[in-house]
Parts: sequence; C-alpha cells; structure tokens
Amino acid sequence: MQQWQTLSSFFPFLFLWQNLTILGSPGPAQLRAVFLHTEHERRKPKTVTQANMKVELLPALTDNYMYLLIDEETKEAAIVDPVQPQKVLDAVKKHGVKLTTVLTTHHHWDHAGGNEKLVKMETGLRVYGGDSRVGALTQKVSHLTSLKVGSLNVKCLCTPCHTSGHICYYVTKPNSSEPPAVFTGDTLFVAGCGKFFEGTPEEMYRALIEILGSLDPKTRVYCGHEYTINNLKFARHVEPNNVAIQEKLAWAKAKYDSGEPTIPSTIAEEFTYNPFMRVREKTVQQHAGETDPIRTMGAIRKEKDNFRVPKD
Ligand SMILES: N[C@@H](CCC(=O)N[C@@H](CS)C(=O)NCC(=O)O)C(=O)O
Ligand SMILES: [Zn+2]
Ligand SMILES: [Zn+2]
Repeated sequence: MQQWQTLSSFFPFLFLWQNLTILGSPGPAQLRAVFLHTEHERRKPKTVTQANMKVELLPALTDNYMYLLIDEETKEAAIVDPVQPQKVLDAVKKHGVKLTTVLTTHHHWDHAGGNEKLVKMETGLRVYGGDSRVGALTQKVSHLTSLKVGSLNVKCLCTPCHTSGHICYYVTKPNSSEPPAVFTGDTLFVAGCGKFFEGTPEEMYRALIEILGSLDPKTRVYCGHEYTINNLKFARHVEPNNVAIQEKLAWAKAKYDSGEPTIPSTIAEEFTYNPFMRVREKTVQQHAGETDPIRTMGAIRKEKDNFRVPKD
C-alpha cells in the first residue's frame, strides 16, 4: 500500500487503477466514472452560507471534495486539498475573494497532488500541513496550532492513523453563535473513516472519539470524499436495527440520484449512524465479538477493508 501511494504520487493514473482494484471488480458505472469522467461531471457544487463564513464544496476527481472557505467579513479565503487548481481559481474568481491560504489534510496524491501547480499559478500562498511529504509546504503545523483566515480562527488537530501526519482543521468565528466547521480529510467520513495505512486502532479511537468527538456537537463535518452510501451500507451490516442508518441511507440515495453532495453532516449526527464513532455501543461491540471499544475499532475496520458493498 505504501509503495502504491508513493508510485501513485508520480503516476496519477496508477492511483485510479489502484482505486479500482481496491473496489474489487468494477461495475459499468465505476468504469464510466473513472474513464469517461461522467460521474465527475454529474456531481454538482454546493455553497453552505452562514452569516460569517461560506463553504463552497467543489467536487474533484471521481469522489473527492475540495473546499473553498470564505471569511465574509474580509473576503479572504482558504482552500482545503486543492487537487484540481484550475477549478479552485475559477471558484475564487466567481466569489470575488482573495485566496491566501492552502490547508492540506494529508500528503496523498488525491488531496495534496495539486499544491505545486497551484502555488505556481497563484504566488504568495501560505501552504499548511502536518507532514513533510506535503507538496509546496510553507508552514508545518502540529496539534493545536492556530492560524487565521481573515477574521476566522482555524485550529489544527493532529489525527494520525490514515497517515501519520494527518491534520483536521477546526474553524470558528469569534463571538458568533453559528456552528463551527471541521475539515476532516480522510480521517472522518460521513458514516465512515479512513483506512489505517500508517496507524493503529488506538490512534483512530483518539482521533474520532476523543478529538473530533469532543468538538461542539453542532460542528459541520466536511470530509475528503463522497463515500456516504457505501459507508452506510457497511453501517447497516454492523447495526441492522439502527433506524438512523436506514433513514440516512434513504436520504443519501436521493441526494446521489440528483447529483447533490451528502455533505456536510454534524458531529452529533455522526454519533447516531457512524459505526466507527459508535465503538462504545453494545450493538457495535457485539457485532465485532469484542467488549473493548479499541479492539472493536480494529475489528470493524478490518471487516470494512474486505466488505463487498451490496447493490441496494
Ligand atoms: N473503499 C473506497 C476505495 C478507495 C479508498 O481506499 N479510499 C481511501 C481514501 S483515498 C479510504 O481510506 N477509504 C476508506 C474506506 O474504504 O472505508 C471507496 O469506497 O470508494
Ligand atoms: Zn488518503
Ligand atoms: Zn483520499
């Protein structure tokens, strides 16, 4: 896996091939999506507007998201994981904002692979990340490093496991009653979590339950991929009687059919249907045949790595 990630950094096509092999035998829809980019064209952007901050969801590649974060007070903006730089600059122009900052969640090609090109197209950008493997890095951050995007506060949260240098970015507006936002990359997905490429079940427990789980429950979760439907099918397999999972799956299918994102969710919601956030629940532990939350975390991650996603 490690070798693939390195090779894929140099040959993006390998990453797509690797994705296909991870997915098992690709169906016609997946082949269409990757080779003809139809999936990618079908996916609509979306803007989440609050009084003080705006988040523009920018679909990228087959199922990635880039996020343009705008401070409404100063019109300063940051971009999270700009894998497709031209799309980013088009959005910056459309919103009439000044892009100053790149927030990189981790070094994988589908997240950090656009950094070098973006800094050439737009000079003077500050590029943040928690890993020296991140391209064009100008500021290496650590746990609880604070930075500003205009008047917005951004707190860096170290969440090693998917990769050892993974960072989530928690954004608040001082003196505002509006919900905060967190950009979770490949640590927390809607109803799922990232693969444990460079970490342990203990680390993912700390990341999901202790760090992200203790944020304001109203915090909006903006994750790195549109994996919601597949994640919920696994969640349903783990907890067949959990109504929150069934309702969210029906909702996510409707969104998918109209090309709309299923993002954001909230931290409070994740605790109701995400099996990796629910490893302290008896139902999830019983499914895993464990009584300890960290062992449960390890067991269900292993199970999901080999899960064949059902058609419906
Ligand atoms: N299973 C993924 C395949 C691609 C993959 O391995 N993605 C990485 C992030 S780039 C991951 O951590 N996926 C989490 C998971 O499969 O549960 C999918 O649903 O399409
Ligand atoms: Zn990744
Ligand atoms: Zn990824």
